[in-house]
Amino acid sequence: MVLSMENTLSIIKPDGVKKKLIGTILKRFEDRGFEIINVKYVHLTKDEASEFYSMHKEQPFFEDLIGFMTSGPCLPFIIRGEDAILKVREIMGATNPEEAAEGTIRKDFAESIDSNIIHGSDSKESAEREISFFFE
Ligand code: 3AN
Repeated sequence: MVLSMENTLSIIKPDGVKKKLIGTILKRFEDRGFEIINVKYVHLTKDEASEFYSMHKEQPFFEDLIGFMTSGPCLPFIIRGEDAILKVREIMGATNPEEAAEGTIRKDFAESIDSNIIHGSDSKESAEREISFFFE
């Protein structure tokens, strides 16, 4: 298989910032050989969070998700490396921490599916859209 160099967007969510996990989480990616090539510290407004998660606006959890993502500052960052989109999601672990594999960020730190510490783009298209959303 040919691996390609990719950029992907991750966010340390407000629960991760509150728990002082910024350093720990960035180090996990750096230790796996990935580069952190841009970082921001932002407190999203409701409009911004709603736009970012617009694909979920019909979901029953949408209002809670927006409330959570605007509950405090978060840390969007761009990760660069081989096969970064898929690899970052493997390092994060499953959306529901109860289903996340041992050694993943969500298994180690997330409390529940709606308070799950970290976001990662799920496709090339999402990565491009989400990087532009925060950094261009
Ligand atoms: P992921 O972040 O793993 O890509 P998505 O994109 O399906 O997951 O969902 C976005 C966010 O919405 C999740 N990180 C989680 O916080 C929340 N979410 C997803 N599914 C549920 C659910 N069934 N109940 C509550 N919150 C959810």
